[in-house]
Amino acid sequence: MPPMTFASTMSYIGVLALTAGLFLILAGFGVIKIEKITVTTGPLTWGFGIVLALVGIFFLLPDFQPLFTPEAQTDVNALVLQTDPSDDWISPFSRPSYMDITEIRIVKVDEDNIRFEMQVNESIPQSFKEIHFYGWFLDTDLNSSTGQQYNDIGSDYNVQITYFPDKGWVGQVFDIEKNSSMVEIKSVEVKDNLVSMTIPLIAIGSPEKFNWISIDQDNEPYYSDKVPNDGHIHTEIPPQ
Ligand SMILES: [Ca+2]
Ligand SMILES: [Ca+2]
Repeated sequence: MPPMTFASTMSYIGVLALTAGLFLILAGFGVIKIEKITVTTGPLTWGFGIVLALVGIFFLLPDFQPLFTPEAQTDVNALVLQTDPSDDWISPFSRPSYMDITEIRIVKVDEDNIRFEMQVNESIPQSFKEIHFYGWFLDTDLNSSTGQQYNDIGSDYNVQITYFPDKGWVGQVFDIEKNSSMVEIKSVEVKDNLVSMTIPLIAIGSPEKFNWISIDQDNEPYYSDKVPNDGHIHTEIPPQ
């Protein structure tokens, strides 16, 4: 919690007004009596006291504001928080906003697991007639000549959340070097404008660092959006 400060002039006036106000309220009701100061009891006195106290509270409000404003949450486990512009399509044809990537987070969940999250620009429909996917393409050996080529990386593991009309959303990790053999991941979540899943680090060869890009695609034979449009992002997984 942030410390309260009473240093500003406003706070000083506020404390004085509040103290004087409370004094007048109590004196006005005849609760306290101070011999050296003559205070008449009655509505005029306690009424003025209330006004003065309210003025004091008004001046003190900025000091109490931090108590009611939650502190920004910082996710210490987030390895990457990558934003992407809206309406930056790479497809010349298909441009539904639910394929427009706006933010990507990669989070180290614990020693053994990593979570991939993607935010898009509009709520994702519950169902489609065709295959759609949101994907992260990881160059885990940092060697662009191994794996599938995307931008300037060679992806060794393709992490995808794919919609199949007959199955719904399915999490998949493809090991490109092993003839694209596939591991299915159960922890897929697609809700509103967010897609995410947690995968065991071992499913992507337990790398300490990797280069990556993100791509998504709907029913068109073109990728819809890509992050970043050129080059790649480098991510390091800190030891536990
Ligand atoms: Ca975008
Ligand atoms: Ca590679």
